[in-house]
Amino acid sequence: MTRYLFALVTMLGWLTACGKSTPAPPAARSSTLTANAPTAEATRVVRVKATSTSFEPAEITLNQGEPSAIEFERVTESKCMRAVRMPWMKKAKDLAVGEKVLIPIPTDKSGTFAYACWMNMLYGRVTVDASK
Ligand SMILES: [Cu+2]
Repeated sequence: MTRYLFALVTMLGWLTACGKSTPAPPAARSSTLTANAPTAEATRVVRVKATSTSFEPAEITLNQGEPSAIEFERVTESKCMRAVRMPWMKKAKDLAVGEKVLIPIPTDKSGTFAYACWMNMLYGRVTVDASK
């Protein structure tokens, strides 16, 4: 019984964490809070469309050390794309249809990182290139 409850609470926690991952409200981006921003303003923004069958483009490359972000736009009603998960950042963000969601991507470490729809069915990859 205790185990069952624990599992339930864990699952609820996971679901809640997912549901909470809405974009920051516009107020949080106001100039008065800029000094507290956790990451530098992205100088490189790559736009990725979340369609019913894929992320487009599915593969993107960023330069190591360049403040970067992906701007996701969900262009499908498909529930598949209702959120995007970025396991290496321990992050999930809700995607609303037709809304642009900016997600800063750390570029301090080079490598290739996979993100996915919330169900882990459709994938995209980010390569942080150290060659420059
Ligand atoms: Cu999916």
